[in-house]
Amino acid sequence: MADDFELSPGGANHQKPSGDEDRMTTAQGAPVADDQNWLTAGPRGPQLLEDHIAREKIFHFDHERIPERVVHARGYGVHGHFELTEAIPEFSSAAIFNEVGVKTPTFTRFSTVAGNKGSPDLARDVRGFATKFYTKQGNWDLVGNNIPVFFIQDAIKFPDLIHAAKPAPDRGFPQAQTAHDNFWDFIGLSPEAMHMAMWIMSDRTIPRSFRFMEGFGVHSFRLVNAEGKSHFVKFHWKPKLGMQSVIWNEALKLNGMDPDFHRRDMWDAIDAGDYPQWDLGLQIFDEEFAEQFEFDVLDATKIIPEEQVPVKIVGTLTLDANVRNFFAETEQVAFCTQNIVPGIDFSDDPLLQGRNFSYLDTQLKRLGGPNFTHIPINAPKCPVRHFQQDGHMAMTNPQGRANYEPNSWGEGTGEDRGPRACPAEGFESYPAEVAGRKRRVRSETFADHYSQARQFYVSQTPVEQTHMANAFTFELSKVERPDIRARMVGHLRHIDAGLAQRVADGLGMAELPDKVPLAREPITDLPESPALSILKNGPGSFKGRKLGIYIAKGAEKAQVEALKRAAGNAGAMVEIIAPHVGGAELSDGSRMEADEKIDGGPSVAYDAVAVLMSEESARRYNSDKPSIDFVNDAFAHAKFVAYVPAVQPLFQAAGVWDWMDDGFFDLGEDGAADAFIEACGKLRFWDRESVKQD
Ligand code: HDE
Repeated sequence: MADDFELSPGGANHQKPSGDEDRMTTAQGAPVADDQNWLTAGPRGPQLLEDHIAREKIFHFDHERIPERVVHARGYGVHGHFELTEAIPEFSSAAIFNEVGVKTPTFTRFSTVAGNKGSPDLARDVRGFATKFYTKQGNWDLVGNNIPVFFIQDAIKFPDLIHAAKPAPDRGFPQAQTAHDNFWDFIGLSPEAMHMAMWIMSDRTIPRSFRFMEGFGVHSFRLVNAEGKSHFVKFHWKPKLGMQSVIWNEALKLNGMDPDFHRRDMWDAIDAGDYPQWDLGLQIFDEEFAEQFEFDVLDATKIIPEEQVPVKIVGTLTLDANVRNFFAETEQVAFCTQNIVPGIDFSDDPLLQGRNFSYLDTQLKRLGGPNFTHIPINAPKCPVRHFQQDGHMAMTNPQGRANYEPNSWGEGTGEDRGPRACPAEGFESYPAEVAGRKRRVRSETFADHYSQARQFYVSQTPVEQTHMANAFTFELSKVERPDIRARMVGHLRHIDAGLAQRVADGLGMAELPDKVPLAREPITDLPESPALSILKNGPGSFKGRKLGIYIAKGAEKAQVEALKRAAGNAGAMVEIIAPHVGGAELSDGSRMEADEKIDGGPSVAYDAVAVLMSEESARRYNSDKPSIDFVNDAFAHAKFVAYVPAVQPLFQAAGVWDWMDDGFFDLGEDGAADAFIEACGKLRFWDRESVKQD
């Protein structure tokens, strides 16, 4: 804030207690003598409304909630900073893109879209990836998703999309899922959604962690340099830890086991000092490229393949601090796509333009007034000076007489004349030519809805393609109306015949439904884009992942320690699971404490598991359902498993002993712990999945 603005002493009543300042007061600052008993007339008499202390407490409590976001209600915010590694003055005059090494503070909020605030983290859904950069030139908000395209091309369709995805208005369910009639009805009637439909049915919508997802600004924006020259740009976030998703069956189980799986994962990683990082990448292109590109760069249902326009890495985002107060920071943060700074500008993408209207409007509703920029999480960290004043909850208020301009206060008058516009460094819109008839019409250049949907599908590995076919089958099986199912398969036939057939078979259709009429013949030979696959872009290391070691009485201490060491060397976390949270007695008689009791630490919570116990224990737990599920699920979810031969009775009960493959590591063998952790860098033993499918 500028020095000229007097900061109110707001928040004084929330100071941390120190010395005798720990005495409780009302919100008005009056000391409280008793916070446990309402004022009554006699010990058993009626309560008195006169009790201003109790009334204030209850009044405040009654107003604790603010409206949740209409979309992206469930989210998790983290502080961090962005550091530029390569200046790009030739493309943008923005300070954030020109000062190498300067750390710009940031706040990032990850979210799901459809579910309400209390919905589970592992819903199959798009993830929001919104970052507020507190730059020297004001706040820049990059309000993106973990998927580079969107469902619709024009913002006017957004309320319908969201209504269709959210619980049906009569019954109020289903919550946080798209596996229902209304959603697939809307999608099936909106051919423009087909590319996005492929992405949401891929493993991108069930990420293992926010830390292992990409992020995208989605729209084409502009970068404008000091000479006023403009280039288009698409923004990308590339996770340093590589990408990783879970399997659908795991997602279902994780939602029951730990609905906070993603937020807990982020909190724990940051708490442990394992700060996640993303590179910021730019796909920069000019009008000439836009002219010759097969699709319209203003159409948010299209990507520009990285193989066609490479992603130029210019800096790194590091998330290094958890919030101190969830409500104050994560809940009150107000992202606005229209928050841009000089050197960045909008394109005419009709979805972006609609968003630029919507976000400001939504903040007014959620935060209750126009002064939401005074809330610390939203306040810029650079000087702010303007003549806006008053309104609900005004916290930073100008002083003096001048609250308008032009004015003739200032020098010699003893009054501050206030701020003035600064043409030299102020924001100027890129002077794009604008012409055309005022009409409600969709551009012809937006008419191809299937070509990139196909390109996405053919760029996936066979394992990923199978997951997609299964996801379509799962979701459409929840659709009650056969005609809605059939329409979707009719769309898939334009995308890939094999996929359409697999889904039709999965749905038990006697014959393939008719193709949906086409607006434009799709291009069927777009080249594969390996960048679109998660499995082709894995981390190749176990860093940042979690190993679960299930121990019971008789486990060999040296083997547990060897595993812990190997995992630690790889930068992975380890949790010990045991039949009791108090831990287990090891073979040398010592005791090892557990982080989780077996039914609170199922194998779905880990990226790889080990099972270590004596044969006697393995016999004891071979009828224990959580122990059996631990082993059986690890196998079914294609995880790498380390074991000792003594676990045979348990593994047999889990039905995996006779099926152990190269994804299993016998810790009795020399160097097995290291070999196991190295293999874990592949994250999953996918051969097991394909074997099962054959
Ligand atoms: Fe949003 N979106 N959106 N959206 N969106 C909101 O703003 C909207 C769209 C995205 O963590 C709302 O503060 C319209 C695309 C994220 O706080 C609201 C349209 C993309 C977040 C809104 C879109 C997004 C939001 C609800 C169609 C990816 C959460 C509360 C044109 C590029 C930000 C709020 C956070 C939130 C409107 C489409 C991403 C209602 C009208 C495309 C990450 O203003």
